[in-house]
Amino acid sequence: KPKVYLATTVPAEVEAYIAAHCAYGKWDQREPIPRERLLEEISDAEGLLTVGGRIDGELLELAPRLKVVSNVSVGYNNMDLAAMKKRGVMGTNTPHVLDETVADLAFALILSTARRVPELDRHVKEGKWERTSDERLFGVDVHHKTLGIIGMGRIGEAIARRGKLGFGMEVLYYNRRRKPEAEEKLGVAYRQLADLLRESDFVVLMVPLQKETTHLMGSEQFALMKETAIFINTSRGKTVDEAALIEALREKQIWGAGLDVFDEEPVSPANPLLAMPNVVTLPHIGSATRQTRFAMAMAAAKNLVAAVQGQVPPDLIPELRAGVEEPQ
Ligand code: 8YV
Repeated sequence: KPKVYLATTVPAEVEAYIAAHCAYGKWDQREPIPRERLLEEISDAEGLLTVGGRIDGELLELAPRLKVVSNVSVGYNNMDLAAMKKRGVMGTNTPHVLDETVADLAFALILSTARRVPELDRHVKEGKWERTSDERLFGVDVHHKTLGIIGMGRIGEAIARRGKLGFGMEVLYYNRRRKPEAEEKLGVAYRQLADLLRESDFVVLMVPLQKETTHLMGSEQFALMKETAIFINTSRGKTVDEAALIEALREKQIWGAGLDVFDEEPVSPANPLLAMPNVVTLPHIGSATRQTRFAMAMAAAKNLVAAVQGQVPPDLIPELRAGVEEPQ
């Protein structure tokens, strides 16, 4: 059996699936595996299953037999794809299985930021609730407002459906490539980024982290937003210039923010965002439901097994398929 290494814990049924096809080593602690330990453990592995571990030239040099790195995530910014391609190492991710769960979380952030749910929950629990008709408890409406989605991928489309069908919102989108099929199917309208930022009441950032999207939202972009607008980030922290976001909130250039991701994770308790009542913060839980994480782990396991057996996983996305040798 081909030897693989599991750098994260997986459900028992997923481990059993892997065991049926591969010999394997595993890191079975809850905290992430220390890098030096990983570099030792993977020296003879043909496959590596990971949740966002950094895959670079150093690691690849120390794993000469590696054929595949299988992410338990849809994001693959942890992978140096050029270095992997040079060594014939395939990268795989887990698209589709988490789209609806992450879109649900994006709306959890939209609603909880707009109606101040965490802040007012604390207000009640701290015994500060005096009367109901108190404008100090007011939030902002979500229904029938304008939702601007930056990144109209699979998750962006799921968010658009929720806005259109669930809340009667006008939905705008910006995407590197215009998507007439999404406009036709979902009734969303394309805008250049600056226009989307000017027109939207809610701006949701849902792009993959790449060179072109690093700090996609910065001072210039936040300054274009309405002062009554809310910014939501369910992508990666580094798609935002976090200092610019803090400044925009301090200067009241925007009304609030809902964040599931941060420049550094776990986020530092000293981060000024955590002290702002109009900022809702979550610990990168976009896909964090038992059902979805099981589906992700099983999808990653199937990708791992297929690749070490010399096959290309059927749902490998185009961005990761580029340059992958199809079996003869
Ligand atoms: C993480 C995610 O994988 O799928 C992604 O790209 O960001 C999440 O599902 C998960 O939160 C572990 O970090």
